[in-house]
Amino acid sequence: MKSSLKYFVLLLCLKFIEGSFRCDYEYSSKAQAWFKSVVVPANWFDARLRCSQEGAVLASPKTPEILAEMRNIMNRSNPEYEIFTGIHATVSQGDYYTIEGTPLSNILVPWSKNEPDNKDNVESCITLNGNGELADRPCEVTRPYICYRPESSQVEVSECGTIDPDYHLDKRTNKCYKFHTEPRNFSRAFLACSAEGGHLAIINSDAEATVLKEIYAKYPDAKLLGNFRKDLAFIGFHDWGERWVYRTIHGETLKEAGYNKFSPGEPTNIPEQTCGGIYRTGLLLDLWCDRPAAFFCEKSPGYPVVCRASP
Ligand SMILES: [Ca+2]
Ligand SMILES: [Ca+2]
Repeated sequence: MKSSLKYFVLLLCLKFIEGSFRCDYEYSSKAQAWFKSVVVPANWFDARLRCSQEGAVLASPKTPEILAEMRNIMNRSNPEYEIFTGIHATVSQGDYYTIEGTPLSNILVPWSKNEPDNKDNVESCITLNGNGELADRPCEVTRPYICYRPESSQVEVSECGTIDPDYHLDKRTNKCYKFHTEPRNFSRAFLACSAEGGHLAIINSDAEATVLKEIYAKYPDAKLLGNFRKDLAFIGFHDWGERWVYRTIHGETLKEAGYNKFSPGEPTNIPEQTCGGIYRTGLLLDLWCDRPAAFFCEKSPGYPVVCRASP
């Protein structure tokens, strides 16, 4: 009995030590979770989305330990701040839940003075202030926020330096790629790649164009669900607001970047088509920034750096 208990404890420790996540998050052993403070204020919807794209959720003070860590972080950056929590009623007004589904009634955090008041009947998102008090606020205002990820030793960091299993390393370019089958507009696609630690793919050689073409071929039209063009996808170039001149999202001309092979008839330079894409053929086109399309992300295997949970 004793030895099996020892074994169990050892196993627990091993599992505990094994946990890892990106180093822009900090591990709290008390809360058994990873936290990241985002100081640039965002509206609630963008805050939720960014945390989600990073593999985390918008933090809510679900437990005293999580609340303590959130207050720690706030007091370190600026105690005057009020931050968005993940507690919201954006689906059905007045029905408040955390992102993970914990009802507000289970959250034992006091309200700030005169709150909640649902002022003008437009307040459906909950903030936390430096004193550890809640308030309801319009979701459209902007606040800093904290992303949260509970510790889990189930996930493994891949050779791409991420817990995201959809990134695959290609030896020809020594870069990792992910094809997003859920369509987004150019701006949201940019955000998704960025939050994953990468960027919209930039083609630097004929070989890299071939790599993307081959990945694309693994996703026939039938695998791309929804009503959108299946024969083209966003990659990382656009006109930066200057007509006829296309540059990568890292500021180079396509020629400087190493690949500028447009499909015959492209770019069409239709006024609204100012964002860059790739056809299944591997050739380039210009397309509508605001119309959702599938897209390619690219990331370096070593970024962002992955850290282990330290007890
Ligand atoms: Ca209020
Ligand atoms: Ca590249």
